[in-house]
Amino acid sequence: MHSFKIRLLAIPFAAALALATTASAQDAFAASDANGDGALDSAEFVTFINIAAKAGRGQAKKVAANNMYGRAFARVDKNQDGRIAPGEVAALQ
Ligand SMILES: [Ca+2]
Ligand SMILES: [Ca+2]
Repeated sequence: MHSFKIRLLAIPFAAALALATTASAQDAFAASDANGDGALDSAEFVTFINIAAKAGRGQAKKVAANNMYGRAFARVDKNQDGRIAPGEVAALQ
């Protein structure tokens, strides 16, 4: 019984792991948008980069390895409104 309960709780984590290896930018975006407002703030953007890096995206790997999240955020946030919209991450490979 206990293990069954733990398994159920583990599903979101397993889904996140699956995302880490197969994520499209859209999937990673949705997974990173913790408050569900359809945009990424700086903290959510860190999650996005980490997912993208684990998925093998070279640019994201570089950002994560060099802890350049802030600089990457500024560069990706083209309209400089402090939020990353879905269209803005399209440039990030
Ligand atoms: Ca958000
Ligand atoms: Ca923006």
